[in-house]
Amino acid sequence: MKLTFRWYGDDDPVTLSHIRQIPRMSGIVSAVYSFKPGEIWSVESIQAIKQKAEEAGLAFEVVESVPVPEEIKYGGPNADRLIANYCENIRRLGAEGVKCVCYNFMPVFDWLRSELEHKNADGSHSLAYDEVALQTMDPTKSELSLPGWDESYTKAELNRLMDIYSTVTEEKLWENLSRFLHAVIPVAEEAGVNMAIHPDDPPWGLFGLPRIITCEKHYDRFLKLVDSPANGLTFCTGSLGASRDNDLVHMARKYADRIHFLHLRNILITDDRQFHEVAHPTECGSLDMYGIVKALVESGFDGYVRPDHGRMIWGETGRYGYGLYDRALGAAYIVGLFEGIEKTL
Ligand code: DNO
Repeated sequence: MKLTFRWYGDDDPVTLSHIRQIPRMSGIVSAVYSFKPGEIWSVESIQAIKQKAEEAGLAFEVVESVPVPEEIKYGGPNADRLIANYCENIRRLGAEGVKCVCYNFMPVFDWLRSELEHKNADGSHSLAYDEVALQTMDPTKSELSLPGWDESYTKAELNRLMDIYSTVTEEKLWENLSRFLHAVIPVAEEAGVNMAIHPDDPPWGLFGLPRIITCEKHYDRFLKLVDSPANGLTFCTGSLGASRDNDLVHMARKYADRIHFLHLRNILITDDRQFHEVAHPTECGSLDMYGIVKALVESGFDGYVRPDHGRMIWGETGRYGYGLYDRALGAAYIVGLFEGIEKTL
């Protein structure tokens, strides 16, 4: 496996030299943040990230994310032009040595939580989700505390989008995803890039919006849309694992050859549709981290891995879920898991 770490660019309080000092770290996961979704990233902006990473002794082979513009997802009149721009970004990234692109197909919202500073018994805090609390929130009235996504909206934009999506069914979303993949995957193949769709987080519909990358049945359908290795998955344990119906060890084994990127994090499920994020080890939460990694290693997984969200510990402040300390502890745990499992194969 190739161990990587998400870096949000020059504004990230976590620096490249911090990242470099984490044992066995091989590269960063980043993106160009200065362009809006749908715009073509300049070659210079891609090269600048690569150069900074390489000067710090790190590779830049994974992009998270090239965001898919809403108009592609809801199938607006400019969808084809925007898909063509998306393809051009994939070509440009491939030409600079990027091998894996993570993206998602969630309408309007990326990951969603009801609480950003959930206090844990040990004094740390972390992100939490409670469906009951979420149901009392109305995104169009901007009562929602918006986390640090790659994109954010004004109230007017949000209202417009919610309105448009009121007529987009799950089936329509599948259709639009299929149209997107049929254009992008051949380009990715040629560019030497593996596309890796991120599951919906949490894996169920929210605020009446459809969500489809949620479970085994839908993974099967997704992978068949374009049956190419370049049409692959970001296996995010914390996202998929929020639903008790998802058997992650089974899914890890079943999809290993199409998993290009692994996001490892643990959550503690406290009730139906209620969970909070915990430290990475199996014992700290509800997910069998050991079982998942074992299933992948036994199936020959050799892709990119990153520790996903960490708690805020030791008084650290910063981007929710993306501090240095707990993610670095997570990375060390991941290295140990892989080493232990690989050596006893
Ligand atoms: C959250 C991340 C997601 C992910 C996107 C991929 O922390 O896992 O925001 O980057 O969904 O497009």
